[in-house]
Amino acid sequence: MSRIVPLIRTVEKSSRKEWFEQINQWKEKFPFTYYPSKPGEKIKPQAVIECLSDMCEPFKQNVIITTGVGAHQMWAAQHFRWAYPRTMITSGGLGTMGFGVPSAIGAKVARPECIVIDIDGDASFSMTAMELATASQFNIKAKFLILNNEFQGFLTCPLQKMLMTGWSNNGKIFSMKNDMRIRNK
Ligand SMILES: Cc1ncc(C[n+]2csc(CCOP(=O)(O)OP(=O)(O)O)c2C)c(N)n1
Ligand SMILES: [Mg+2]
Repeated sequence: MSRIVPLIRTVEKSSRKEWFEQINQWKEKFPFTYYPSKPGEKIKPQAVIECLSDMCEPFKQNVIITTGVGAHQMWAAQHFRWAYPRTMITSGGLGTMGFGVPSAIGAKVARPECIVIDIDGDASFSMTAMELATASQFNIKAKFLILNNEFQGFLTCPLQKMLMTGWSNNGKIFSMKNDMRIRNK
C-alpha cells in the first residue's frame, strides 16, 4: 500500500452534467419497476427492501448494507435508496456468494456506531452462515435480512428479463428450505 498510494494522481473536480443526463435517460428507459403483490399474496422482495430503505431514512448515513450474490443483490442495489458513499459493501466483479455474512461482521467491527445489515439470499447466506458463531462469540451485532425464495434465483433470471420487465421471482430448486430456522438471540 505504501508504494501504491503515492501513485494515485489527484484530479480536478469537473462537471459531470453529461454523465448524469445519460444516467437519467437510462433511468427513464429502464425504470426499476415491479408488480406489487396483490392482497393475500406473498410480499415481494423488492417491497421488503423498499420498506427497509424507508425505515432507515432518518439515519441512513449510519447504515451500512452488505449483500450476498444473486437477485437479492440486484434488488438491494436497485430498491434501497442510496444517499451516502461507502455504505454498500458487495462483491461486484468477483461475485462471491457467501460474501454478505462475513463482510457484515467485519463492517460492524470496523464501524460499531453504524447499523450494519446484510441483505442476503438464502443460498448465499447458507455458504457462510457458520460465521454467525463468530458474531455470537464476540457479541458483534450485525443484522441479517434473508430473502428466502428457496432458490438460486439469479441463475434463472435472464439478463433480458431484468432489462425488459424487472427481476422475476419464481422457481424452486434446493437452497434453504422452510424447515431451516435461524433464531434471533
Ligand atoms: C461461490 C459461488 N458459487 C456460485 C456462484 C454462481 N451464482 C451466482 S448467483 C447464484 C445463486 C444465488 O442464490 P441466492 O443467494 O439464493 O440469491 P437469489 O438469486 O435467489 O436472490 C449462484 C449459484 C457464485 N457467484 N459464487
Ligand atoms: Mg435465493
